[in-house]
Amino acid sequence: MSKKVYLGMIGDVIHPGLINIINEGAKYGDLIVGLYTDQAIIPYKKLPYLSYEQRKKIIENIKGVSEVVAQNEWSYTPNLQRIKPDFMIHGDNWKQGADEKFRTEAFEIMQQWGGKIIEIPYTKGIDQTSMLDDATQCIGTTPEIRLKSLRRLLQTKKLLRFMEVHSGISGLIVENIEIPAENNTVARFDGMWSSSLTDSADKGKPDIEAVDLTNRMQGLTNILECTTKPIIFDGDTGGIAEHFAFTVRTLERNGISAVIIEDKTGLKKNSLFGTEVKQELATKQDFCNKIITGKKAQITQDFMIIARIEELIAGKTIQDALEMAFASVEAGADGIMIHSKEKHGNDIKEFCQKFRTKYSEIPLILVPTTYNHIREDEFQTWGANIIIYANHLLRAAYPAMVNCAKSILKNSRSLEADEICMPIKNVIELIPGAK
Ligand code: SPV
Ligand code: MG
Repeated sequence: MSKKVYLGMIGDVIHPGLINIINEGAKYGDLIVGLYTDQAIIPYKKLPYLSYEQRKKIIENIKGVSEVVAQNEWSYTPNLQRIKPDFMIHGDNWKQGADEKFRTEAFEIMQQWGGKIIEIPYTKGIDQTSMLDDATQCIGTTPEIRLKSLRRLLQTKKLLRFMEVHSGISGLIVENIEIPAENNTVARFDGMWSSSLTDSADKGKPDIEAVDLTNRMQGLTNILECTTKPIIFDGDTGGIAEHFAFTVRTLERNGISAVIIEDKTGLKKNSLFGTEVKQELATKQDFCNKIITGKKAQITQDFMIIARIEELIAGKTIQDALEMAFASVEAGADGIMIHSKEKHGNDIKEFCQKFRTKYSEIPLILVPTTYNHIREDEFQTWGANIIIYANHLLRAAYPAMVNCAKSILKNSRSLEADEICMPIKNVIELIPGAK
């Protein structure tokens, strides 16, 4: 019987180093590729450019590969224990850094049945991570890939973290910022929220649907051009149903993954005014009709229409909110966003728990602007799927700009403002390709 050889890989960008390791591995026996699923990858790296199925199709057609199996975790242990290969092959780059722990683990496991690990010198200049990132940056993305990525992420991760964007530069921050997190994982934002509040404020307008779709799309185009992550569009009330159908098509055509429309009517005012202003709720019938019209208008299977329930904002009960949410789901809504301006978050918790007794799978979206003492892992226990930080980048930028402007007025020069400004050298080099 021929020997079994195990090789784990992401297989998103195929490069000579990968072919080299496949060729080497195949010399020892039947090469089984453990292909990382999206779920295995996402705690450590960005979602691959290609889906698991697409990557599988490519890898199983490479000469020397006998079989492709799913590797559902970053650790090799479950697959090694199941397959008990005679050999495992890996580039020697795992001797340092975050992967070192997985290397030690693999050596211990393979020893249990006398399996051997072959480490081959990693092909210089071809580091999978940087290759992948560079390639994604220069390929960018396509509207189709970006649109689908929200559903892919929802299937992959228990809780997604979205951040507000209002310009190309804020988009770049959400696209690229990441920090080391526990267990060698990486914390990053999963996608972007195109907020009506910050989009309007950025244009010097109130958040009353005065900035029309054409104008908002112009801003979004700048963001689409320099990012790849999924975008959820704040569609306000969605306007009248007949117009909403066109909005859906425009967003879909541009690769936006989802639109959220709220169950309000008349002159829309920002929800965080609560009952200080008139918050007129739509009837169930009108709101559901808008959802149905939107769902009929969309071309792809993947675009999502999410119903935003404003009953708590308008001073109604949790029961009222639940009834509207249930009706929206029955009308075809792909998700529910529940909003509140209470600081304690108890109303949201109760809503989520009650909603989950009826619908266990429909994505639940929260916007914890006021109940911001609660952490993401607690929201997850309530059954939430997406957390939106709805306005924070603009709110962070505004006081910084005001302080700078005041400092220049006070000192009749800009020397003192330098302290709170990014060095000029950094700003001219901030955007790749500036030189
Ligand atoms: C927005 O960001 O525009 C929102 C969320 O709709 S909120 O401002 O809380 O209403
Ligand atoms: Mg809004």
